[in-house]
Amino acid sequence: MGSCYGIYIPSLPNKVKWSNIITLSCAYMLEFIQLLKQRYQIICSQPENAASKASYQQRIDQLILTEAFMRKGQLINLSPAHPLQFAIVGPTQAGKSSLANVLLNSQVAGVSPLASFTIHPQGFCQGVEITDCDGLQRYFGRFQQMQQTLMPRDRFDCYSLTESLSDSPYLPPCVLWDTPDFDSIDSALYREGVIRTMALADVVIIVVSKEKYADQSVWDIISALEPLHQPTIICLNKLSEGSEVLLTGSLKEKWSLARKDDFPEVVPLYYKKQTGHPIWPVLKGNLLKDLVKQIAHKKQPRYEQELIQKYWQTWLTPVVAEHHALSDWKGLIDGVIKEGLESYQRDYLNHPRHYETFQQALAELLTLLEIPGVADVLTGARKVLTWPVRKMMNLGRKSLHIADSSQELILLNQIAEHLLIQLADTLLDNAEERHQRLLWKEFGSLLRHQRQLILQEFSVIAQAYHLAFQQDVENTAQRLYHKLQEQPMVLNSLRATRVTADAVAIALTLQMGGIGLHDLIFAPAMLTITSLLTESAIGSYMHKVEYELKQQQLVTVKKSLFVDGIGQKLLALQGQLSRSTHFNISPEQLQAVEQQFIEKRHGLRLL
Ligand SMILES: Nc1nc2c(ncn2[C@@H]2O[C@H](COP(=O)(O)OP(=O)(O)O)[C@@H](O)[C@H]2O)c(=O)[nH]1
Ligand SMILES: [Mg+2]
Repeated sequence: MGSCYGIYIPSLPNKVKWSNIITLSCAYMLEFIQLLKQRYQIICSQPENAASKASYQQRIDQLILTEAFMRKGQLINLSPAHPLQFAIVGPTQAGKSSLANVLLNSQVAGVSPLASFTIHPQGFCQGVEITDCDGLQRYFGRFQQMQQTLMPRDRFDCYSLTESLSDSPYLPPCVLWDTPDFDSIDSALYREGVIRTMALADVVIIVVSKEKYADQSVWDIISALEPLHQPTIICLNKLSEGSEVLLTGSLKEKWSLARKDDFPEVVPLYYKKQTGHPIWPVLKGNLLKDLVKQIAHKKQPRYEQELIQKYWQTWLTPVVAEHHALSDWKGLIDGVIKEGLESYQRDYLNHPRHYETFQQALAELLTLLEIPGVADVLTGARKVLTWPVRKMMNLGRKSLHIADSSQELILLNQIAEHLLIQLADTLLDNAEERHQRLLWKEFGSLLRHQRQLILQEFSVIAQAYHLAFQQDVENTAQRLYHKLQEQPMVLNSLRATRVTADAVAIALTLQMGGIGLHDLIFAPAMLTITSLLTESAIGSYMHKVEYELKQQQLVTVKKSLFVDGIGQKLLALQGQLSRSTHFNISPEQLQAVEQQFIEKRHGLRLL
C-alpha cells in the first residue's frame, strides 16, 4: 500500500509505518472537506445567497456524507475489530422501525402511525456489547451518545446505543441502526443523523413501501449511496398479494436509471395482521449473514476517492468562480495602475513644461560650480528672504520645501484620486452586469469606506518618495559636474557668463524657499543655461543623464507608489471581504489539496 486516494509516496525510511502516512494524508483531505462544508453552511445561511440555497444544501449533504465516510475509514484503520454496522434507511412510514424490531426479534425500536416519529439514529447492539463500540463516539464527533429514552425531541445531534437482549435469527453479531426518514419536511432538521448513519453502515437495508418506492427523494438517496459500495438489499414493505412481481420489476428499472451496479436482492415483506409486523420470508433467513462476505473494508480508501471524485468539480465550482472574480479584481487594479502610470509619464515625465526634476538637478549643478560674482547677487537675494541662509541650507528643510512646491506631487495625488474614481465606477458596472455580483458590490462598499484613507496613505508615501529621490537628483548633479570638469572650455565659458550668476542665484533661492520648484522651468536665466549646456560639448551626455534620471524615477514611482503602495492597499481589500458571503479558499490552498490527490501511477486525476 503506497497510496491513499492515489497519493504517491516515494520510498520511506523503514521505521515509518505506511499506515501512519496514509492516515496523515487522509486527514489532510478530511480537513479540507470539513472546511468546505463549513463555508457552504455559512454561505447558505445568509439571506443574500437565497438564489443558491437549494443547490448549496445538496452539496452540504454530499459533503456531510463524504466527511462521514472518511471518518468511517479512520474507524476501520484504528479499530479493525470494530463490530459490523447495519443501517436501515428509507422514507417516512415505510416501516423502518417495524423492520428493525422484526430483525432484532424484539420491540426495542419505537413504531408509530405518526410520521417523523424516529428522529435520531438509534443503534441496537445485537450479540455485541456497548463497550465494544467505543470507536463510535469518535466517529459521530459532535453528536452525543445518549440513552434511547432520554434523547430530547428538540435536539438532533445525538444518537443512542441500546443492547438488544433477544436472539436474532437473521442478524450476525452487529449494531443494527434504525434511522429517521429523509423525505419529510421535518427531515431537514435531522437529516445529518441519517447521512452519518448511512456512511457508517457496512450493510445497507433500504426499506420502501409500495406507496413510497417511486419518490424522487428515495432514488436520490439510493443514487448517493452508490460510491460507498456497501452490500445492499431492498425491503419492499406493506405488500399486498399479487403486487410483488410488478413492483419488483419497476424497482429494477428505477435502479438501472439511478445506478450502474447490479440490482440488489429484493426482500418482499408481507404484513401479519395478528402481530402487526411485517414477516421476514423464511427463504431469506440467512440473507443478511451472507451479505457480510461482500464487505470490502480493504477497498475503503479507493471508495473514498471515488466519492470525492464524483462531487469534486460540483463542490468547487463556486470556489473556482470566486477565484476567477478575484483574478478579475486583480486585473482591474493592474489596469487602473497602468493607466495611472501612463498619465504620470504623459503629464509629467515626458511633458515639456511640467517636468521639473531634471531642472532641479541642473540647479543643484549650478550651486556646485564656483561662480565669481555670485556673492553679490546673493546679497541681493538674501535681502528678500526673512530667515538666515545657513538655517535654510539644512538639507531636510530644503527637501521639504521642494516637496511642498512640487508639481509632481500634486499630479501624483490627482492621479491616485482619479484612479480610485475609475475603479469605483467599474465596480458599480460589474455589480449590475456580471457574475459574482455580491462580490463586486462588496468591493465597491469597501472601497467607498476606505477611499480617503487610501488616498491619505498614498499622499504620505508620495511625499516620502519625493524626499528620498532628492538623493538621485543630487547624484545626477554630481555626474554632470564631473563631466563638466573634463570639459574646461565649457566650464570656463559657463563661469564667464553673467547669466550663470543669475541662474545660481535662482537655484539658491529655490533651496532657501524663496521660489517654488516649478518656477525653475520658467526662469529665463535657467532656460538660457539649459540651452547653453544642451548645445555644448556635454549636450548628448546631458540627454543621456536626463533619460536615465527619468527611467529611475519611473521605476521608483511605479514600484513604491503604485504597485507596492496603492496596488497593495487595493489588493488587501480582498482579505476584508465578509466571511459569510464568500468561500475564502485561496487557489494555493486548493492547489495544495488537489496535488495530494493526483494519482500518479495510473495517470488518474481528480480534475
Ligand atoms: N399495513 C402495514 N403497516 C405496517 C407495516 N409495517 C409497519 N406498518 C405500520 O406503518 C406505520 C409506520 O411504521 P414504522 O415502523 O414506525 O415506520 P418508519 O417511519 O419507517 O419507522 C406503523 O403504524 C406501523 O404499524 C406493514 O408491513 N404493513
Ligand atoms: Mg421509525
